[in-house]
Amino acid sequence: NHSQRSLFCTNATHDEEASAKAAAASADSGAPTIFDKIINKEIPSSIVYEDEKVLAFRDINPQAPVHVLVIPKARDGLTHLGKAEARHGEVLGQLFYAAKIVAEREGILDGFRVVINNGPDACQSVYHLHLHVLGGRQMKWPPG
Ligand code: TR5
Repeated sequence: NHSQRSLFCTNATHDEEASAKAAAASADSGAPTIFDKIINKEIPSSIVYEDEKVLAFRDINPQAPVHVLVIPKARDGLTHLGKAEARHGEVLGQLFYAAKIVAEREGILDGFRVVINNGPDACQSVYHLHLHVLGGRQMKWPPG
């Protein structure tokens, strides 16, 4: 399954693939991710939107003219959507509303896509829940 995945999750560099595999192996370990450093501003990022609960910043490896990640500042067990519980309802709503604000600020309200990759079979590489907001070009369907 791992070798198949490295064929399918293609837009990753070798380094990213290696770290994705390591991340997948410890997906639910609760280990900190690179996003903690972005939240704490230990690593610079291009912030598009921020409030008390949510941070939105540009993806370092954009797959569209607009590619922004929307994350909860407190992961609170949400390594991926598959870990969601009823108590996460409020922050999940805040993430989706922030995605709309991002789309508005980026001028892509006429057509944008929100993607959540969940788990190894969906090519998730960072185990801190994040919404991808993609737009600025004609999107295709199915996404693959
Ligand atoms: O593959 P999934 O769905 O888990 O998405 C993770 C996303 O995080 C990918 O689209 C990466 O390009 C993105 N990413 C990874 C890093 C990073 C980032 N976006 C902004 N800044 C980043 N830094 C500083 N470091 C990363 N490793």
